[in-house]
This record gives sequence, C-alpha cells and structure tokens, in this order.
Amino acid sequence: MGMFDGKVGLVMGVANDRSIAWAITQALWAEGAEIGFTHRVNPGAERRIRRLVEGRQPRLLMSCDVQSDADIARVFAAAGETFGRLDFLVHSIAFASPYELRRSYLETSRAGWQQAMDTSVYSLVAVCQAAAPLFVEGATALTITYVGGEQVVPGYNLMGVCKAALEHSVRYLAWDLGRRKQVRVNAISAGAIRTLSSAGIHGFDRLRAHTVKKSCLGRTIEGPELGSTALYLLGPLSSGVTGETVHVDCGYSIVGL
Ligand code: 0WD
Repeated sequence: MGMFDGKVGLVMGVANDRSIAWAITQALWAEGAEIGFTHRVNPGAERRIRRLVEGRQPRLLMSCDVQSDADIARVFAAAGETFGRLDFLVHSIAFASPYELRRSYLETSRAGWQQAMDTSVYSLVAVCQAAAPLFVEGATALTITYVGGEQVVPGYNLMGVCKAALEHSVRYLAWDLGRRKQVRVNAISAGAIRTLSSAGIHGFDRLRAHTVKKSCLGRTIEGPELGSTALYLLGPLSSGVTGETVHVDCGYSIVGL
C-alpha cells in the first residue's frame, strides 16, 4: 500500500525529465498518488511533458502561465471540476531573464526584478490562493528554493533575492493556511542539479564542482533524493512540520569555507 494511495494533487513545473518536479512526480506516483500537471505556455513544453506522462494518462494536463491570473483561475477551476479537492500542491517554478542573471545584482533593472519576482515568488502566493478552496483539511504545499536565498552565491544574483522572498512567503503562507485548514507549506532547498533552468545560471558548472569540494558528503544530490524528501514533506510523516526550508544539499549549506 502506498503512502499517497487515494490522494490527488497538482504538480506545476515539469519542463522535462531532468526537472526537479519530475523527480518529485516519480516519487509520488510510486506511492500511489494521482497527479494533475501544468506546464508553461509553449508548444515545446507541452510536447515534452505529454511525452513524459502519456503512459499514465493524467486526468488534468494544462498550460498555465503563472504570471496570468486568468490562467491560474482556469487551471484551478478545472482541478475543482476534475478532482473536486486537492491533497497536495507542488510549485517548482522560477524564472529570471538570462540577461538579468548575467549582470551583477547592482545592475538589476526594474522590469527584470518585477518579472523574476512575479514568476518565482508571487506565483506561489497566487497558486496557494487559488488552491485554498480546494485544499482538504491537512493538505500540503511544497516549493523549491536554493541556498542563494540565504547566502551570497556569486552569479545567482537576482534569483537569490527571489529565493529569500520565496522562503519567507512559505512562512507567511504556513501561518495563513495552517490557521484556516491545517494546511502545511514547506520548501526544499535543493543542492545544485543540472536542469533547463539552472543552465541559465552563470557559472553553474563551477558551482556544481564547488559542491563536490565543499559539501559534507563530497558529492552533488540526485533527483530521487529530492523526491523522497518531497514525499516526507507532502505526506503524513511530517504532520508537525510547516513553514520550514529543508536543505537537501549533501550538507553544502552548513559548511563555511
Ligand atoms: O540546481 C537546480 N536546478 C535548482 C533548482 C537548485 C535549487 C532550486 N531550484 C529551483 C528552481 O529555482 C525552480 O524554482 O527548483 C525549481 C525547479 O527548477 P528546475 O527543475 O531546475 O528547472 P526546470 O526543469 O527548467 O523547471 C522550471 C520551470 C520552467 O521550465 P522552462 O525550462 O520550460 O522554463 O518553471 C516553469 C517552466 O516549466 N516556469 C513557468 N511555469 C509557468 N509559468 C513559468 C511561467 N511563467 N516560468 C517558468
């Protein structure tokens, strides 16, 4: 019997088979969860995710631009019609223009800031807001952050500031949703892993190599390690845990130099 048998949720942010959201999906499926998916509004993104999930024939697979309130409303209305409720929600989405990420933080433009904050931070608030009426008592939400939100990681720049805001949003959302429906909201702070979006981070390969040198375990993390921590945070084993950022980074973030 799976830990997620009879549970249904939404995973937002599978771009391809290297996505963190995909590692989480596989862990959830292995434990019996039913999952609906949203992908970015882009024919390539749709093709890639359709290919990945077709064997499972998900009842919900829709595009959703998280910068659009109308899109979010459309998706959660469909989730309501299709599933009638949500036991969990995975938000694995971030974006900053590569142009902004190549520049120093000092040179961040207003438009670049707004786009990055909107896509990477406000989107979590927006989707939790839309999901709230569907969340069952004790439902869970999860997002993904990075140590660049706590410490200066040269090259991570604007996205680091987004992650700081995201982590604090997790705490405020944990308060609001916890008081309302015992809904828990947590974040995984993931170690560096090669995906479509991390490829946009300047010096990402150097950063991964540094992880091997600096982390307690002397290696980088693997997708399944993110999947298993997601199972813990989304499921009953973490029933007393909310508003937390759990580091899954081979101990990288606890080491000073
Ligand atoms: O090392 C890493 N890869 C780490 C990633 C370390 C620590 C944290 N993270 C975070 C990212 O910042 C992000 O929040 O994990 C989350 C997932 O990132 P990922 O799995 O590394 O990246 P990817 O597979 O590219 O998924 C991010 C997706 C986008 O993919 P594409 O490549 O198609 O842009 O975020 C989605 C999109 O699917 N996305 C959007 N979805 C809806 N509306 C939007 C948008 N406006 N923008 C981006």
